[in-house]
Parts: sequence; C-alpha cells; structure tokens
Amino acid sequence: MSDQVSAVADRSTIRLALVVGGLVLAVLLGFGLGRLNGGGTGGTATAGVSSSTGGHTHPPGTGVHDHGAVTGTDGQAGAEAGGLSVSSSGYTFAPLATEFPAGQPGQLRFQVRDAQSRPVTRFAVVHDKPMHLIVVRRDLTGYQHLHPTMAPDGTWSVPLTLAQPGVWRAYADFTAVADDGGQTAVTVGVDLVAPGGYQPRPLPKPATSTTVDGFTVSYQGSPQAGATVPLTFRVDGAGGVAALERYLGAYGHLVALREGDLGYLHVHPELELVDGQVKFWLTVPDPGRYRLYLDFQVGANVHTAEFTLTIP
Ligand SMILES: [Cu+2]
Repeated sequence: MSDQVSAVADRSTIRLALVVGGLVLAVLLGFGLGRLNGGGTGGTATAGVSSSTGGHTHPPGTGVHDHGAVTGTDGQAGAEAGGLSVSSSGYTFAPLATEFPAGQPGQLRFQVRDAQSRPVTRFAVVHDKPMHLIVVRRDLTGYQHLHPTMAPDGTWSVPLTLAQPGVWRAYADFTAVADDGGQTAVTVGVDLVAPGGYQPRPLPKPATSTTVDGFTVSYQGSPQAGATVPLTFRVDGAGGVAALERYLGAYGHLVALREGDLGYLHVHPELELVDGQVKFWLTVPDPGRYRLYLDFQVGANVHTAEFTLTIP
C-alpha cells in the first residue's frame, strides 16, 4: 500500500519536474529566438533564416554570417575547414567544364546535384545572394568573389577569367533547400585548370596592414588555433577613415583560406559597423599559414585587401 502511494507521489513529482523543466526550456528557447531576431535587426528576412538554421550559437551581437564548414549543423564542424571536398552533406559541385585557356575570358557553368544526382534548383538567399563563388589559384593568388546566376534547370553560370596558368580552386558556398524545406549550408570545392607554365608566387610575409587601390587597410585581433576570435578592420583613404558602404548585407565580406590544402574557414561578420570598423569572428582550426581576403565597398566600388596570417 505504501509502495503504491510512494509510486503515485513519484509520478506526480516526475510530472511536476517535467512541467517545470518544460517551462524553463520554453523560456530559454524564447530568449534564444529573441536573441537571434535581435541579431538580425536591420538585416533582411533571409539573415534571420541563415541565423536560425545554423543550429549553433554565436557571441552576442553576431548577425548574418557565413557557413564555411561542412554543414549548417556545425556545432563541432565550425572548427573544421570547409571546401576541401567536391561533395558534402549529399550535395555535389558539378562543373560542366574545368579547363580554361589562361588569360582568356570564359564562362564557368556548373550544377549543384543532390544525392540522387538531380540538379538542385532551390537555394536560400544568404548575404544577399543564393550562390557565392570564390576562385583562387593554388598559390592563393588571383582571388575572385563572384555571384553566378541560375537557369531554371539549375545550371549556374558566371563569366570567369583565369588570368595565369596553374591549378585553381573554385568554392561554391550556398544553402540548399530540400524538398521538405530543410536547409543545409554547404561549401564544396573543385579544381579548375589553366594549362601552361605555372610559376607559383611565394606567400607574402605576414602583416596586419596593407594597401589596395589607394586605401590602407589594417586589422586588430589575435587569432589563435582552436578559438573563435574577433578581428576588426579599418579602412583609411586619402582623407582619413573611409566611408564604408554595405556590401552583401554587411560592411565587408571576409574569406580565409589555409595554405597547403586551401581549406575554407568560418567567418561570421557583424551586421553593423563597430566604431567605424568592420568586425568579424574568425575560427581558426589549426596552426599554419592563412590568407585573408577582405572585400569592402567605397564609392560603389568593391576592393579586396589581402593579408597573410601565421598561427603559431
Ligand atoms: Cu558572395
């Protein structure tokens, strides 16, 4: 008899615990969603999509961001470099041709195919675009950040010139939308080739300041292996601090590539300027040398500043 009573008491205790636990969970979820929405304030609806589908957390104030690693559910994968594989999360980067005569204007055409080899035609808009294509030669020179357009059959195309002979890496950075509406952020990479005599350039020395198109660009921050750290960039023109303009939904777009395998790192931009500077959160998985490419816009023109970074 007393056993039954205590069993009943246990059940009601458990039920109470479940109710309280559920309330706590609901409050936490509400807080988390509020944060996500707050982070997207001033951005587009799609910024909210990219934030809420990532399945990972960010430092407070982090807005729209890139998914450089393997999938959108990258709680752990965030520490890994992406773009090392032609297929990831069931999506395959399928160029229609990979050879380009060096220095001649051409056209890159490709599809993203799903696990059934069907061309994917539904993509989420992230950073103002449904597809971001990065092209760089294997010695990390010749960086290009392009935005292909898609035909209704899922074939993407973009004008492309591989300026110098060599093997080049192309990264497709996108968020695919499955039949059930599920979204997967993917970065896949493929090699392109410009036949001819390849004369690789050594990686420039590490520096935190550089000049491009009359601007001096410098950054502050202390990237470390295995950590996500802030980097803030300032851009100075002839008359002092340059008036940065929004480009791709933020005040700058940063790509970081690893020397040796051209691994593509995670970078999360802040949506708004911080003290007139562009701030990013960079995750560096391992020691090594990296090349940073910062795209920024001034006077309706986009410029790219490059830096070599050594992680001891
Ligand atoms: Cu882009």
